Amino acid sequence: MPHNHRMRSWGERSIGAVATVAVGAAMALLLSSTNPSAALTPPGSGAVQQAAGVDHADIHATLSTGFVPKTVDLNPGGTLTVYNDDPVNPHTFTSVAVNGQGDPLFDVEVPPGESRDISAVSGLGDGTYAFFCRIHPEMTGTLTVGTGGPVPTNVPKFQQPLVQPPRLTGKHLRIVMRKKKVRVLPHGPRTPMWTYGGSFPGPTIVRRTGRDTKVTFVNHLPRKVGAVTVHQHGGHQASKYDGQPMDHLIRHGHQLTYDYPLVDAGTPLPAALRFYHDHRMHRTARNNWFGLQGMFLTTDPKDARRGLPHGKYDLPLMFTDRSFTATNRLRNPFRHTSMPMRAGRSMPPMAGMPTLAATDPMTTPSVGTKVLVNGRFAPYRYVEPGRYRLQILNASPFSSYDFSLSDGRPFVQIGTGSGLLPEPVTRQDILLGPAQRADVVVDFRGLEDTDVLLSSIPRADGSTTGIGTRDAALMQFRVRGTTQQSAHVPATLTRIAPMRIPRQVAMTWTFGVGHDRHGSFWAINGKRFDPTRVDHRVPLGSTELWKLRNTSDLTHYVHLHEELWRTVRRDGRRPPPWERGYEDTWRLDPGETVLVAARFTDFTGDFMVHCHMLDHEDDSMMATFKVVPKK
Ligand SMILES: [Cu+2]
Repeated sequence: MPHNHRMRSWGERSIGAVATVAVGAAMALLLSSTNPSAALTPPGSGAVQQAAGVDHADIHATLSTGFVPKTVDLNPGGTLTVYNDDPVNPHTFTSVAVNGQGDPLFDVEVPPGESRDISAVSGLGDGTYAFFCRIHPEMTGTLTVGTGGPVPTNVPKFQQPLVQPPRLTGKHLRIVMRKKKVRVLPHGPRTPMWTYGGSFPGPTIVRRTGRDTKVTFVNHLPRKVGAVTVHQHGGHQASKYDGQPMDHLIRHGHQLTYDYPLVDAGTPLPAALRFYHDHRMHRTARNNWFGLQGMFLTTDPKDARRGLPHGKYDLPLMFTDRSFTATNRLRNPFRHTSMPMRAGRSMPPMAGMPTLAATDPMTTPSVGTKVLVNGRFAPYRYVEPGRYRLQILNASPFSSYDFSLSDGRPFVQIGTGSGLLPEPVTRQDILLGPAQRADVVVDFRGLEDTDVLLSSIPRADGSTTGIGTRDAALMQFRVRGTTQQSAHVPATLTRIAPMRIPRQVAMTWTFGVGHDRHGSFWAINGKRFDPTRVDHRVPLGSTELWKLRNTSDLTHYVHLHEELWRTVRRDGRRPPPWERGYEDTWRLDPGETVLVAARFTDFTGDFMVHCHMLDHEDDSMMATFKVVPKK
């Protein structure tokens, strides 16, 4: 247990105290930019730390400066205190290295404006320990204990096989939502979760694309969950079947049948891995965290004829992170959250604050210590030395990952989460934020009797302002035996139909921070989500060009419902090869602008625009566009 005697209570926050800390942070930033050695000096301590360790060190953390200092040398048995100097952002102090259970060697959350002693540090042996913030993984540093030495492993033990959720293939399906204890961790009790159909993830809906599919969802969840709503992410369906956050809800004991035609303007939707999940206003993060997520796989028999790996060589993989108690229950990051309206707790904007971060809204990011694959922690999968199609889904509420294979083996990306790309793209790593998917082929030939890791690596695209990704091994492929397989990746995969794209931007959606008399909040075009307000009207049958831009100091992953969107420009340039297919979710790093276009087909009514970092969405970073009958 961390003792809190050093903790500064901010229970009665005065503007003066906030301003003092903010100025301190700004000075630290200034010092570190003009005098490199100053950055190594913990504020308040006398000397620059060199090879010789100290018995006690302080580390200060803010989003704008990261950890200061970034390197600390501590004597064995020494103590460490982490101060969070941000007024609204929580941070964690977490080791990259994990123990045999896959738990970080230390992992302490430090609320805004508070400090925590990192008691586990005192028990560490000589070594070099990388640390990071789970919520903002771009914040990193290194702790050297004693004489330093070998870096402890970030690889957990792979103790349970990868499983696939049950598959449902009929044209009219019934999924009962209920509480169930499910196996997530390899040992100890099963984990109580809110499930679709008694499994986590829920059953994978597998349908040939173009075939109408009806799914009856029944709400037998505990009464306290309240009314729920189901969104098929990336789907094209009538407004009332789109999982409206405030309407067409499924109350406790009730059911609703959703109709998914899997057709767009008479043509089957491109086959892809999409997913279904809860979309309830202000409760989306909570409801997803506790289990309301499942995969929705549409298939196209042409993929096998193209030569792509299929059947047992096609593996849908859903990644999502959670934290657990000692008895394998899910931790509850929402317990301090008063719902449904909570943005009023945010700090009001303050004049003269040096950074935007100081006015970022206060939310409760749901970020876990453990990344699960198809609902299991650290699974392994035996594979033949052949080619496998991995359809990767990041279903995390908040976290992004930069996927990478051990030994530098590349992915051949063949699709997005909305269909095949025109041509395959060879990539060393693939960055996916919440709700993004990638369809890849991995070639295990020549790797007989070796084990290949699929990991998340620290974000490798050189971004200095975007949200980072953690350094963690996620699953293991054990290449064994021989194969009779003859799959390959053709040089041309599909044709994206040409579209006449309007020159004029019909709508600009700006993702940033809004302010009102209650405080600051995550906003689109400066406004909170309001279910009674329509933000943009589009005539059915028209094609529109939209601009998405991020004016905040955090990355957002922006999701547009309903249509087959294509990326027209990213920051004024042609999008990279992996963004030349259809998309429904885009990364927008601070300052970025993406142009997208779609034709609005088949359905009139209300549809959503929102950030898919669920804590931001719940904080009100959501808006409505309405498709209206053509004149
Ligand atoms: Cu966001």
